[in-house]
Amino acid sequence: MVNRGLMGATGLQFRHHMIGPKQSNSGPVMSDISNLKSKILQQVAEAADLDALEATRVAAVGKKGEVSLMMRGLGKMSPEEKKIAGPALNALKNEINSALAARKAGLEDAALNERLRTEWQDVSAPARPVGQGSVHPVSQVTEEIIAIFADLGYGVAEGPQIENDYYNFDALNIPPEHPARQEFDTFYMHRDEGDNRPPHVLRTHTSPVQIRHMEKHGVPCRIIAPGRVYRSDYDNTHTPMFHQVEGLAIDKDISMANLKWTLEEFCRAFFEVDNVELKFRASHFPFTEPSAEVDIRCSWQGGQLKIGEGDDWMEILGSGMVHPKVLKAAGVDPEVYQGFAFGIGIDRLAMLKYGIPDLRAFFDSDLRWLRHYGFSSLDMPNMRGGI
Ligand code: 2NL
Repeated sequence: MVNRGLMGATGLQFRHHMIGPKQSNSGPVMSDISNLKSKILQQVAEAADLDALEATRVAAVGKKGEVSLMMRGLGKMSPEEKKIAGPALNALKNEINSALAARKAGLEDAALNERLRTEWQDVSAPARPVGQGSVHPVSQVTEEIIAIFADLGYGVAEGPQIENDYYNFDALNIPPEHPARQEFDTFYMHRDEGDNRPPHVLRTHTSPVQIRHMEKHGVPCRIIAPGRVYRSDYDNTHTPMFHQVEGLAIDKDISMANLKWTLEEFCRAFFEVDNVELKFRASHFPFTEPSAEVDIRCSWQGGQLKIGEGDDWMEILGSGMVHPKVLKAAGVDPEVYQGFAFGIGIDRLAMLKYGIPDLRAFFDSDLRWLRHYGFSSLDMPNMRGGI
């Protein structure tokens, strides 16, 4: 029986296609095929996406799909039935495959169109702004100073910002009871109760860096030591952290004359003027003997500072010949070696060179200030006043 064969092969789900068992010849088979065709073609047409279409394909023409199972039923048919049902099933399979292919192409087109609609890029849109930093005037001036002294044969030395009192004071001929210790407004680090060792300090100058350098590398030497220093002082012209560069030149035949020439060359290069005039004024520091504060000739016209001309003098640094006790503390024989040292405030140099009026704004981290007074990172330290 034709329908038994189909029933056996397709199972209960096919009952609704089955025509009564009394009917004979190919009529029922053809109507089953036709029903199946319209059902599957409708499923193909309604498949919402490629996954649904694939499920429809498997259920229809997959190995165990409805059409395949019907084809398997051919074996149980009479030759006459087979003659009609065989080509009809082949035609059905082909029709379904074409419908699947067409629907697949349609769905893929639709998917691509949807991507093109949602994933477009406006290549003419302006680029998003990239945050651009700037070089702080203190960093810029520090680099300028380093470059100028590099040309004079000086290396750069660095050291700790937290020092012990030996390197910050004793080695610099400032013994414990020396009044200068008070003058430095030192920040002392905390010690535990009962720990009576002298406290560490935030370095009040970069001199300890130079002591450490002489101890470690010996002499002769020519170095500068730029960096942060700390003093407990805060007003219009003082911040508790500021920047200093110290310089040190030690050899067997160094004199005040070398100091004077070196500082003049530095000022010429730094302020970019051909004529600088310095005045050495006798002074006193515990770590130098003799000591001199250095003033530079300048003029103030309409709030505009000009270096190298005019009738005013402005103090810019302190200096002197390194005290023999300081050399001795650093392991250097003062009978053989001598040299000069100087100390300059970097922040004030930056204010003078770049016309920045307020010292305290330097460390406010105000972006508007930083953008206004900052330098491009591509700017080389200015060497136009070259030596
Ligand atoms: C200033 C200017 C100065 C020094 C710093 C120094 C360093 C060593 C030895 C001797 Cl290792 N001196 N530095 C010298 C003179 C002046 O700073 O106005 N200081 C209070």
